[in-house]
Amino acid sequence: MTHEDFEHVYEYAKQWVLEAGALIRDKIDTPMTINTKSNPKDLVTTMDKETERFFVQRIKEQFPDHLLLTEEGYGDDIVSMDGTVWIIDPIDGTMNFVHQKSNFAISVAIYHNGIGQIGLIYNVMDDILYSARKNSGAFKNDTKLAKLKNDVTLEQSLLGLNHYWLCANHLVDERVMQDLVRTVRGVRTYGSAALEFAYVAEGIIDGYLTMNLSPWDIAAGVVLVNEVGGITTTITGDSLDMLKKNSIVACNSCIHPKLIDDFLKKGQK
Ligand code: 2AM
Ligand code: CA
Repeated sequence: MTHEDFEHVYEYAKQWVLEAGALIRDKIDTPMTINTKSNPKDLVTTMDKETERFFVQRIKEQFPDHLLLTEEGYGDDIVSMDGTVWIIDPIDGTMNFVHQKSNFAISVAIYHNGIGQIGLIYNVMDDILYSARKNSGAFKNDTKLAKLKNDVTLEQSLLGLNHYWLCANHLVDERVMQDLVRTVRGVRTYGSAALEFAYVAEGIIDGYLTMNLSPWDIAAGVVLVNEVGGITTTITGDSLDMLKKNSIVACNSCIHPKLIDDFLKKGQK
């Protein structure tokens, strides 16, 4: 695909994300069915499914040779990242969607032969679109985001973090996580991985750390964070694999080495 091809795809993707968001806003107060998936805390609503179908129908019609890797199962059975693959979470932060009717996002990424080309994260209720195209920078609505800081210490950092370190088979020793929380300036939990990536890209948190995320939670965020000079790896500093679940560290380049070497690697079980 050429640069022009990606621009063409980007325009459609952006338009569909904004349209899907408007539909969600229109229906936010209508009663909807809430079901659970893998466990009682893993929620899915009719709106998650409807929104995913909205994208699948349009993409299949407009770009029949593109593939889809999606959360709610209306996409393709993806076993390789060859070709053009859309990675979509129709609602990231479903628990926020259900409980708060805010603080959730539509996350859409487009990868070509395994390389992230386009990332869109739409904070639906606040009508804020984070977008990035490879080598063209990242934006918050129409404002270009600055490159991330490279002079901040871990002690001066605000980290996006959640309690999933307790759930994910104790990947990291709890005492090491407690030590990390004491070391940094502060921690925040927003409840939408996509938005937390966007906040890292915006520079309003210095890093985001979580244990067990699916490709659709992170794919668009990775494109955004890369475009502002940030780093995205697993908690052992390895590359992310869009075909499986990953632990995640997304942060500016200055705190990455210490975060990985002095804390997360030391805490490996
Ligand atoms: P979802 O809303 O699309 O399910 C919440 O901290 C973030 O983690 C959300 O992006 C959420 O995605 C994702 N998430 C949901 N359940 C999770 C779990 N059991 N472990 C790790 N992350 C989870
Ligand atoms: Ca979701």
